[in-house]
Amino acid sequence: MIFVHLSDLHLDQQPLGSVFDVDADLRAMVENDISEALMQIGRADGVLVTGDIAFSGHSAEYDKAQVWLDRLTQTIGCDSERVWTVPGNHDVDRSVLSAYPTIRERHDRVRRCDVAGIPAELRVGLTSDTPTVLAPLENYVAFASAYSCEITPQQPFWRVEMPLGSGRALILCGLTSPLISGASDDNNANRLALGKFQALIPYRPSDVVVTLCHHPTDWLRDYEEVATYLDARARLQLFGHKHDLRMQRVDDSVKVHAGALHPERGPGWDPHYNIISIEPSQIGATITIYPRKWYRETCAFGADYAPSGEQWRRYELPLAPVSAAPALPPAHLEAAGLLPQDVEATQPLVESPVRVLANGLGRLSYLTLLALGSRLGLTGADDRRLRSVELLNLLIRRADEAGQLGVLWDETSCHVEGMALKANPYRGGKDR
Ligand SMILES: [Mn+2]
Repeated sequence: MIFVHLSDLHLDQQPLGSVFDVDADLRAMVENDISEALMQIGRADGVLVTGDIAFSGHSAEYDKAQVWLDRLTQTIGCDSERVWTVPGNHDVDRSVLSAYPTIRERHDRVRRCDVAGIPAELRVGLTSDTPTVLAPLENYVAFASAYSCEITPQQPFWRVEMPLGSGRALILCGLTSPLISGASDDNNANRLALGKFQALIPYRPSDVVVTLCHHPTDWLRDYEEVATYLDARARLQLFGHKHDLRMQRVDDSVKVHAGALHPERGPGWDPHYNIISIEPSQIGATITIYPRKWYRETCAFGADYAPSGEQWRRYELPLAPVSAAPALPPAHLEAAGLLPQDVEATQPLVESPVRVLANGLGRLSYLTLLALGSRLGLTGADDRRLRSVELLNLLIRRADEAGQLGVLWDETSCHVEGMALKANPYRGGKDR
């Protein structure tokens, strides 16, 4: 499978097409470069975004992101919902933090407590506090829901599984690192916290587990527990935030610290993105990273060459053989005390047509969603209090229960151009 990996987009509120949008040319050149590079590499299956989509977490910035990502997915020839995203510190709306001192107090508690107490403090901040620590990320959450990357107080991370070939699966795990992000973040006295519960990624020794996390682990107070799990379980770890491209193999895990697509302008302004190929191999999987960088002389993107002259960095990673019986854990996991029975974390969702439906519904206005719900008899007057993300999920759940996913698909596709071209997967049979 092939993915375009973008990080740190920092989209501002200048509408697309504005003459004052100084990054418009850069984005156009990304589209141009991707088309050329993919002609050699192959057809892309989707886009991975490691955070900082917006600049200040405002909804206008996400509207712009959605329009541009639509254009990008069209350029690479994949469906518009095939985008997987995690939030960064720029996806935090700091005006919400200013308005609610209780959220800032929770941040302080998570920053000061014993490292062992972090999961419990975060749990209270997610499930007991009102508003929760996710409130400053609300605009991001609405954006991410259209790509089935919704995070909730009950599960502030996401996982999805897709077939990779040769009996192996690819498991994408999206981690939320800016749960306590605010004005004073740094990688010293004011580090962030992930919460060990997010790092308990499934033990799947014959599959390729890939994590997406905006902040590198040295920005986390609980980095020791988190990094141990990521190194043991993930074959590929994608990070953003530092704007400085680095790739490194640690045991059987490859860490990519992405360059930024739109870094802040200043000395060392150095836009980057990657194309990543993940393929099954004789011994396990081959991960090939094609870093692409902006050349100031030519005002265009091109390959960021390795010292040895290649346009790529290639890693051959061993995986356990595919078999019906669960494999024994490798010795280094046992030594680290990471046995599979320790993990009762949520299993990844397998990709389904609901993703496409959610992506279509995510493009409708709140009033259109309400009208649709009431016309299909799926919502009542009480549901008018829901946020749009909740309304969207309620529509899908109730349509599923009522065997009306096919009708909901048809109604949604009347409003969404890209969906109208697709066959209704729920038509002519029982709803899946
Ligand atoms: Mn950042």
